Amino acid sequence: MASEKEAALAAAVPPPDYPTIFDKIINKEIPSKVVFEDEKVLAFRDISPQAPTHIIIIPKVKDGLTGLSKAEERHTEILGHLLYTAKLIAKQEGLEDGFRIVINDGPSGCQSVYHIHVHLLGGRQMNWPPG
Ligand code: IU
Repeated sequence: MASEKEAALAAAVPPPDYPTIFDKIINKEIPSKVVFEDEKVLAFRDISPQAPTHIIIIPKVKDGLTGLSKAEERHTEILGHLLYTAKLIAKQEGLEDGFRIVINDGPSGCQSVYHIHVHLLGGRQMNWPPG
């Protein structure tokens, strides 16, 4: 299996409404371990966890938001909702000592799935600088 970096570099940046694997997860066409869901967002355990807790939080409607670099004024509400959801899930997961939020953007940011998503990582000591 290709590394995350190799996958990110190999992935062509798709057009804004191009479906991704996350559409299939939203539509329950492929299974995922859902930890939180409301009318706007879905959160599920990462298939390749990089920490004891590694959760992906996505908007159910992409609305052109393939990545953070494509954000427009109309996206501010969903962006805030994604972050607030991360905080709720961190509490739900018992990450009282802290956690990390990551949003990869574009090939240099190691993004591999072009449907904006927030990584919530926790359950171990994080390092700085990140890789
Ligand atoms: P990235 O920021 O685009 O690199 O993150 C995509 C994440 O989606 C990555 O951590 C993958 O392990 C994760 N993922 C997943 O949880 N389930 C999948 O079916 C696929 C990717 I494809």
